[in-house]
Amino acid sequence: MKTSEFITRIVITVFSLGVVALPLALWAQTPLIHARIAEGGGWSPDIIQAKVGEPLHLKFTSDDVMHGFAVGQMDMQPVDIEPGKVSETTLTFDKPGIYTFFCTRWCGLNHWRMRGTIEVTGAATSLESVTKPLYVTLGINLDAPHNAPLVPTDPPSTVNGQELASTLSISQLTTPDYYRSHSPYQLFDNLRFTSLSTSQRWDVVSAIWQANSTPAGLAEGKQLYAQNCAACHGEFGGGNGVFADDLAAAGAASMQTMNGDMAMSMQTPADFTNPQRMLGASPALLQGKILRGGMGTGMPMWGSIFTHEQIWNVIAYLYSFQFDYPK
Ligand code: HEC
Ligand SMILES: [Cu+2]
Repeated sequence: MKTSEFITRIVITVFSLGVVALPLALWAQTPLIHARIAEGGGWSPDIIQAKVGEPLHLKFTSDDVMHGFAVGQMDMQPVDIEPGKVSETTLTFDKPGIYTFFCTRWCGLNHWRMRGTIEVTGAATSLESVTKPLYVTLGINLDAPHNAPLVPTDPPSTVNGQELASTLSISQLTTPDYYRSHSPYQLFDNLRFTSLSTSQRWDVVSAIWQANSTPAGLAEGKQLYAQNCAACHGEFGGGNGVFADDLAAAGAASMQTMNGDMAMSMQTPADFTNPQRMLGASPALLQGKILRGGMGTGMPMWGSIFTHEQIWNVIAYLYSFQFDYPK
């Protein structure tokens, strides 16, 4: 073998190695994120760094059961994460901030605790003003009891209410601002100056509540509810989802071990078919509870997961357990 040929061979070998090795090296640099049920440790790592405008490559695998990955407030397809397999996705963020990622599969009682954060640094390409949640602006105490002192004796009729409402001049009671800051009971009470009977007033309440929702919004609310809430609150809102009993019993124990020093007061999930509870709650109050979570009761916080619009749609859907909105 001539020296020149030998050198050429080395060059070619090194070159071809480089072609294969370089992407391999980059690929290996993308850390593999392990998913485990919350009791097994949840995500590791659970804090990921990223830069605005730079693609973030992520690789996942599961060490136990099927999980899913999605980032809150981001329009993305959840990524399935299967045991023994590697799945991947690439994300690009156009705003700095702390994003929450979460599991999208009901992998166990503490499924919703499978959350982590992506810290995105860099210059903002679009500026967004941070608005305070409505319950803060209104000064609502989320932990105060909010039961309606009076509830309908028969289920209100939305159709009947629509007809009655058209005969009244109550435009100040039908605005979106009014709806968000008042409970159905407060509206019922504000209608006492009309000539309507008690049951007719409830009918009008139902009609006005329905007028503040849209079919598309209710459909989205229903879907979000089925995916994220029904396992605890029950498909039909009765507070009796598949995890309800476990939450009260096993949940207390497992959550205590996970949060050692935190005193946990486990409760059964709220019953949205209960008229005292729902007719006494304004959308702003429900929004606060959903944003903040139950602080130790087992009710997760959803503020970093859903957009404000999605939360208003879920709230509109929660009221549909009280009213017979026409389809
Ligand atoms: C892991 C179980 C669990 C899941 C999942 C869950 N909740 Fe809850 N939720 C609870 C528990 C327990 C309570 C009662 C204790 C409390 O209010 O903190 C509650 C209370 C609430 C309340 C307060 C009601 C009131 O009148 O005080 C609202 C509103 C609510 N949940 C909405 C939701 C929505 C919307 C979702 C889905 C996006 C959801 N919850 C998912 C367990 C859950
Ligand atoms: Cu999971």
